[in-house]
Amino acid sequence: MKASAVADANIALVKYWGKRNKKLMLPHNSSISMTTDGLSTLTTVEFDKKYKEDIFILNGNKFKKGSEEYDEYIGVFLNFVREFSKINLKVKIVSQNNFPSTAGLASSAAGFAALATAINKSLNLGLSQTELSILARRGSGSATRSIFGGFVEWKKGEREDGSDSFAEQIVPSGYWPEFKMIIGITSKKEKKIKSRAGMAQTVKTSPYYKVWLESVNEDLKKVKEGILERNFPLVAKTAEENCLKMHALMMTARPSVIYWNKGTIEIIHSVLNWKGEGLETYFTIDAGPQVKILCLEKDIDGVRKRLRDIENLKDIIITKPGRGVRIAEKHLF
Ligand code: 2P0
Repeated sequence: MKASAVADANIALVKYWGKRNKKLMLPHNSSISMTTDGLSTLTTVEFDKKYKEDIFILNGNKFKKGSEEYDEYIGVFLNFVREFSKINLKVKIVSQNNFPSTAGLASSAAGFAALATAINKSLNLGLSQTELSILARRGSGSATRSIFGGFVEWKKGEREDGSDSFAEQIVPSGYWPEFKMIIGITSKKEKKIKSRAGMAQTVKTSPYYKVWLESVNEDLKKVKEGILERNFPLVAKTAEENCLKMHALMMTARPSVIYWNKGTIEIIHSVLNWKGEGLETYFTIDAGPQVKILCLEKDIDGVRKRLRDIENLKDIIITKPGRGVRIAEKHLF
């Protein structure tokens, strides 16, 4: 049966950066994110004997077996799906993002959450939300969190088989709608170092990785508590500090992993200056050059006004806590 699903990207407030098991996609530490509202991927899948080979089309581009993008991402995932579902049919997958792919905007998170959900419907697997979160994780770690809306925690789990490594909702999207994220796009180019390679290099070579793991539990505790209490400075300040720690790890990897460009640095300095001008603003940055400015509804206009003075800014996207993955009636083919 043909089935479609929509998922939204999520942005981590406490970051996932490193795997303890690459095959099962198990992280070294737990993480917390906000699922965005409107940074969406729509994916349609159809398993059918009429397909002689798997077809994967993302944003109008066909990816072929043998390419790195196909083999290491979709190919591995589909192998797992066939092994797990015992269904040996070939599949056609068409996926469309409404935001720039692979530039640090978590496109793989939305992509694999939507794909896992569409596959579940298409093959009638009957998976629960938790099982979907585990399945999405096998495609991309951060996808485990996009199954749920609002604020979400991915529990790293302890078991070797990964059966306890999945996401749980902390609070739904309606709990804190005043929490805003203004994404400052500083480049629309594809990044040179994929997250997967960057994190493996970091775990292997950064002298500070152990220190990161020792300090991350405290960040998780503060951010979770802050979300439950709607304590904006506690959540946003901890998120900013956590992001800078993660980038310090990347920068001290060998060779170093640096995702920032001049626009990234310009926005960081601006956000830090705005705090002195009475705006309650913080930032977080992922595996790319975009800066996500965190603020409350009350400061949105002030931030927008000041962003006009940023020289190296290409575009902005304003988002807030959004919904979890859902089945779509519209098919892409
Ligand atoms: C996060 N990022 O927690 C962190 C922060 C980027 C920086 O998860 O190898 O695409 O597919 O599991 O999930 C990006 O890494 O990597 C990521 P894989 P993923 O959002």
